[in-house]
Amino acid sequence: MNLNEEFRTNNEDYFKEIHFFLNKILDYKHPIIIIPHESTDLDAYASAYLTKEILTTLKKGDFYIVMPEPSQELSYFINEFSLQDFMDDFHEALNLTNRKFSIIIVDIADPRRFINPKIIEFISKAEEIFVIDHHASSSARIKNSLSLPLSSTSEILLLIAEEYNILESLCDDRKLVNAVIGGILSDTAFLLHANQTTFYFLSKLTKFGDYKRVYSVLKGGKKDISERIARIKGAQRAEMFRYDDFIVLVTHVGSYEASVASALVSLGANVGIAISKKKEKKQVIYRVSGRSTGRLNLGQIFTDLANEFSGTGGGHKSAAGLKIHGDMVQSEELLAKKIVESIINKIKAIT
Ligand SMILES: [Mn+2]
Repeated sequence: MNLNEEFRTNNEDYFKEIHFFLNKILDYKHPIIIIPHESTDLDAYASAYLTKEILTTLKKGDFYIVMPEPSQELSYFINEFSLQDFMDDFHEALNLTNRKFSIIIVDIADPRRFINPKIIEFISKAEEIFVIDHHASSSARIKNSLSLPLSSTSEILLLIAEEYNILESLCDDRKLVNAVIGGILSDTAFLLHANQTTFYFLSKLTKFGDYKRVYSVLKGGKKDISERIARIKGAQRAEMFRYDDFIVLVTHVGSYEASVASALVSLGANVGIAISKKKEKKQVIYRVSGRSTGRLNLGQIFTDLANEFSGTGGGHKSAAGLKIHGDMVQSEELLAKKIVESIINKIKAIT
């Protein structure tokens, strides 16, 4: 069996579901609005774009993408690759509200999760709502839903294109291909969560798109010069503390604390701490950002420190923030020392 045949056999059940789902859409006679989730990310954008191109290829009709606010990363990506923002689609879709139409939401399982009033209005007026999504959802399944456990929604649409034999022709659109590669890379955390399906499609897509450029734009192109300098200075000034194989790096910077803390972790620290002394309303405050590889709960440590210094703080296991008034500590050095102590004490207690 060659790769293509093997792939078909492995995905036979999915192809059945795809036919069942798509037939309902292909039979539908009125316009269709395609809506990705709010603060739209790359996978959602690429999925909406693919949905529109697939439907345009397979049937006659009007299809419009209505994109809510894009995420920062997506805005940057759209700019870099001169992709469409689908504003024309949005304006044309506004004329539909007095006519019959249906909606496909992509990369989101539940239409009740939208909060944008315009989109809520579209949803309330739609004849049917269809769902294409890859998230495992505990909420009641929508009846018109194509929900497959792939690593990205883009891959579900690529499966559709593959099944209907239109993948090659879709790949003539280089912008679409780049968006899809970007969607896959970001949803798989740069292929960490990739599987056979992911690689099967990437091997086809990379023939038509700019894989390397997409990768590097997503990986770090979006940082401007001042952020890059902050990260480099942060690393130069960092002080190292070590307990066994556990390393804490602490530094101080003028801004970009979060980015600097992440940079310290990517250098090899288990915990990266960046402190920035700032003036807010004529008062000195310390902003602290922490990142960890997850062996201890940084959010909890920062919550405790916030309580101790009457500040505010908290976060997750691997990312946390802290804000403390200048009057509450004698110096930045003492604050740094206090934070490192809390972290080392915690790691001693759990190892
Ligand atoms: Mn997704």
